[in-house]
Amino acid sequence: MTGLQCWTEWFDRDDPSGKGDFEELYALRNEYPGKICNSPLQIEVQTVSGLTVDETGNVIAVADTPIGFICKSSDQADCMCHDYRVRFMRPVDFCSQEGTFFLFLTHCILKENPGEICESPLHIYARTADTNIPATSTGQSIFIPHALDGFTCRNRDQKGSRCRDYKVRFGCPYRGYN
Ligand SMILES: [Ca+2]
Ligand SMILES: [Ca+2]
Repeated sequence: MTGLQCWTEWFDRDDPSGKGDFEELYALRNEYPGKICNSPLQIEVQTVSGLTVDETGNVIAVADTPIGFICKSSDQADCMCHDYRVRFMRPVDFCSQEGTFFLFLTHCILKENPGEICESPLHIYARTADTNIPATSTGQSIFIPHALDGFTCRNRDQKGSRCRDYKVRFGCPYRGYN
C-alpha cells in the first residue's frame, strides 16, 4: 500500500518530566497547525533516539489516532518514561500539498493566491464546497483535461442536474518535509 499513503514528519512536543510524555493529537495540532490531517490512518511511535516501545519496556497508556500518544510516569516501574516522538500516516491527498481548498479555476487561482500553488501541479483534488464530498463520489460528470487546466464541471455534461459548487486543491511535486 505504500504510495497510497504517506507519513508526516516526526513530532516531539513534550518531554518525560512531570506526569509523563504526552504527545496528544490536539496539542500537536495546536503547536503544528496544518501539519496533521483530521483523520490520520495510523500512528507510529518511537523514542527520539529511535527505540521502539518493545525495546524500552515502558507501559504505554495510549497510542492511537483519535488521541495520540501518552506514557504516564506513574505506570512505569521506575517512574520514568523515555522521550517519545510520534508520526501519523495520512491519506494520499494530504501528501503533496497542505494548502486549503481554492474555489476558482487554475489561472484565477494562481493570480489570486500568488506563491501558494506550485507552477506545475501534478494532481488536482476537488470536493464539493458545502458538503466536502470528493468530486469522484458525487456522480457528476467532471471535465478535467489536465491538472494545469484546473477543474471544470459543465452543466451540459450532467443528466438533469446542475453542477455542484466545487473547491479544489493541488498536488505539487514532492519536496520532502524538511
Ligand atoms: Ca512531560
Ligand atoms: Ca516526547
